[in-house]
Amino acid sequence: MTTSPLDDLADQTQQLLSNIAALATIDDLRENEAAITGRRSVLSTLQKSLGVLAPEDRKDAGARLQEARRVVEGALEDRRQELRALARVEVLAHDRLDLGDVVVSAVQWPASVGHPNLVAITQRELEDVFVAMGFTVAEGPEVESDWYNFEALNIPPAHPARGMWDTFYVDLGEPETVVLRTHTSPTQIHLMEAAVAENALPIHSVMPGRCYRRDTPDPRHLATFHQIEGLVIDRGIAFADLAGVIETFTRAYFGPDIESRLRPGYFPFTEPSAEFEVTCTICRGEGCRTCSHTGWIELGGCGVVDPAVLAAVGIDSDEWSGFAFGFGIDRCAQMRHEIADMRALIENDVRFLEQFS
Ligand code: FA5
Repeated sequence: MTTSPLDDLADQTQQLLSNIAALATIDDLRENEAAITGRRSVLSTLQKSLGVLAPEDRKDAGARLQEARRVVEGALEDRRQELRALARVEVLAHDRLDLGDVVVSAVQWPASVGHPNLVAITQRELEDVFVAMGFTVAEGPEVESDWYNFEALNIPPAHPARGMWDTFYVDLGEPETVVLRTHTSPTQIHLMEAAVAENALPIHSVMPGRCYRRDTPDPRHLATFHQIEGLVIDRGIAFADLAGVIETFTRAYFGPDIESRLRPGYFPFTEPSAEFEVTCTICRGEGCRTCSHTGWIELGGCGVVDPAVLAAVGIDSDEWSGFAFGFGIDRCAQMRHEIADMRALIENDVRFLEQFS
């Protein structure tokens, strides 16, 4: 009986399959792969030995060997997938976070819940004070045309008073024609225009909102801050009405212990004009860094509406007159809560902010 190199093929294949099954890790498999199916493997050696067979037997032997290789390579591939999956499971088990504590703390009570910033709280309190005095609340846009922010307020181009407001311009339309509003006073203009259009005078309104100036932040200034504008347009309004409203506001918001005063001031849109100041609550009037050692803090500007402004929106100043004011909301919060440096309001230090929930 003639012998063939493939006489032991079935056993050899079985042995290779056992070897493959015994591979324990993906690294194991990589190390042994060449020995199982590579150029020096049993299967490759058998392939080379087929040359000794008679040509009529070679074809059949070649087919058997190819089938054995297909089975072995298939088993190797299956094992590779199994070992990869095992390796992934191990990595996941290693990296697994034990969320037990986290879940427990998430349901602990009281949960830590955020709250509005002190400035938002102050805005609401100020609105409440004025609503109780009979004012309605209105809002206007933060991006304004030059006309609303300046011209309609009696501040024509190149007027020296423009220097009072260091302005951010928006890159829109003609240069320097669209601005981030520097104060809430342009909302007065919107309100008066609407009242004229709807024949809805008189006006008793406050208008809170965000303002922007190219001011360098310091203990009393931010580049983005908030004002609350007030406007009364009615028949027979005089400066004494303004003084009475400011006095009532000061008592209601700060209480009886705080002193306030009106000092002559200048605004192109009011005549006469005044600055409204309160005793510095940080030093109780002694003088400190916050009040630049004056003992007083300016909260806002105010005055009797200039007839030129009424004319710009088509209100007859023979029949109607009015007063206006604009207070800094951040300044009010600062003085009421005795905050030495306004920048603390925007620094997002939770330990500071948490005090004002
Ligand atoms: C004005 O803005 C006028 N529009 C106020 C006004 C309205 C006058 C109506 C007459 C009639 P002034 O620039 O002084 O005025 O600003 C008013 C208040 O806004 C200041 O007193 C201050 O409380 C606040 N304020 C102004 N600039 C800043 C700033 N950079 N940061 C924080 N608060 C500011």
